[in-house]
Parts: sequence; C-alpha cells; structure tokens
Amino acid sequence: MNIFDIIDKEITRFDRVYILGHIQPDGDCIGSSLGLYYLIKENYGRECIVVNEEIEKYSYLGSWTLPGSIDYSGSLVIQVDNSVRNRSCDCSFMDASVVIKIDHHIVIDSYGTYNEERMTSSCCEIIASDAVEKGLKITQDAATCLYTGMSTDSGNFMYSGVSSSTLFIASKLLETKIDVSKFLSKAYERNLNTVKFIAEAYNRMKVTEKGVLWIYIPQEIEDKYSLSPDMVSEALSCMRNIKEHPLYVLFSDLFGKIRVEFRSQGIAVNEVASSFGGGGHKFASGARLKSAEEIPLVLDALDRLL
Ligand SMILES: [Mn+2]
Repeated sequence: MNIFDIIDKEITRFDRVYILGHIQPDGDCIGSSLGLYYLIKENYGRECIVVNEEIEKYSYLGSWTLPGSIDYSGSLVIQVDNSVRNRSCDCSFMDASVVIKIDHHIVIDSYGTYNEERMTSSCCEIIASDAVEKGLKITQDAATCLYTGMSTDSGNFMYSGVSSSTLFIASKLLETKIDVSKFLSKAYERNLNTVKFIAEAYNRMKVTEKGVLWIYIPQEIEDKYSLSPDMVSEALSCMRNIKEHPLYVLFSDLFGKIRVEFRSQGIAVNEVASSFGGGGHKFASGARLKSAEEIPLVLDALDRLL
C-alpha cells in the first residue's frame, strides 16, 4: 500500500502527529523523518513534530525535537527506518493510538498498526517512491533530505539493494534542481580528529584464523578522540573492500555494553547477528554484547561462515 494512502486516511483523525527515527540516527534516519515532514507540510498543510536524538552532522537538513518528555497517547506516530520497537529514539511511542511503521530492514518486529516494510536500499527510497507514485509536490527541502538518506544508506548507490527503481527515484529528486555536490559534501566530510582516530583503528585491526577482519575500540580510545557512536563506526571504512577479507566486524564500547557492527561482501551475516540478539540487513547487521568476553564467541560464529 502506498504510505500516503495510509497517511491520507489517518492524518485528519489526529491533532498531534509525530515522526520518529531510531537510536543513534544516521543519514537515512534523519533524511526520512525530515523528508516526510516536508512532504506532509507541503501536500497536507500539516505541521508534524519530528523526534530524533541529536546528531550535528545532519543538522543542515532541518531541526527536530529531542525525545524524553513527550506523551504520545491519543496521537498518530509515524516511525521510520526502525526495525524493532526497542531501537526507537523514544520507546514510549507505543502509547500512540495509531503507529505507522515505514522500514527497509529485515522484518522481525511488525510493531505498527500499519507496517510498510520493503527491502529497498534505504527508507528514504520508500518515502520518495510513494511520493512520486502519488504525484505529490516534492520541494527542494524534501528532495535534499530524501537524496541524503538514499545516498548515505547505499554507499552512494554502490551497495547491493540498489535497483533500477532506486536510480529512477533519485533522478526524480534531482528534477527539483537540488545541488547534490554541495549538500553531500557535508554528509561525507570528516574532521582531522576522525582521520587520526581512523589511523589508530587501522593499527588495531586483527584477523581470525579463517580470515574475518575485526577491530575493537574500547572506551579509552573513544575518550581519547571524543568520539560519538557514529564517529566510532567510521572505523568500518578501514576494513571495507579488502579483496581477501569479505567479512568484517567492528566492536566498540557503548554505554557499558559492546556494540557489534557486522559487514560483508556477499556472505549473509544477519543470522549470526540475530543469534546474538541483534538484526539488520543480510550484509550489514548489528548486535549488542553484555561484555568484551563474548567477542571470541562472535568471531567463532563468523569463522564458521567462511
Ligand atoms: Mn536506513
């Protein structure tokens, strides 16, 4: 079903409409929540409230409210780019009267009243594609947000999942005459501190017996470079596209737990991720471990895939 048919049907029934992203927001999370905000504002004349955690990198796309003190009861919530309910930026969203889930991850928790779950390369692609199909007016603000998410979630249209319709939809966004090189340079820029951290991450890279590449970033390194969680993930770039090593994993300390980010070229990693309580995509998944002592267990499970 086109998401705007659902929004058409539900939006007039509620005084308050919230659009929420997931924890540790990325370009697709911010792009899809703000992109949808601009589309609804332009085409339905309604002001939604966007709720997301803070991330400075994408602040050029617009502004939003921080989670924490919102009472969702009696409201409509549109939850974007978030596969499972407890990864929402504000878990109390389940108090809402109606929840519309719009997501592109492997389905493990259809928590919405409506669940639009499609295996596209980004959540922004779902929103942009349905807006194009419905003939909605797409402003430059909306197009900038949606193109940012489509680009950042697909490795700038390089990863598997990019289809002919991905590029068709991207070309529709370009018809609004947005200046892609200008705003994407902000999405992809790094500061010197991050580059110095990446140099250190290269030095910490290890390889298992079967050839799984891995890096562990402990808290003291995060403190040394004052890293936010999204900056820690930059260490994945050290291990990407290494010919002999299609499978790689990044471990990092996060709020007393170990964050695990699995990546691969052509080897499904999502089942290993879900066996450790995580999830995500076939070739890009995540999980959380209770302690660093579980790292060897994850590496053993990955070795068995090779
Ligand atoms: Mn996404």
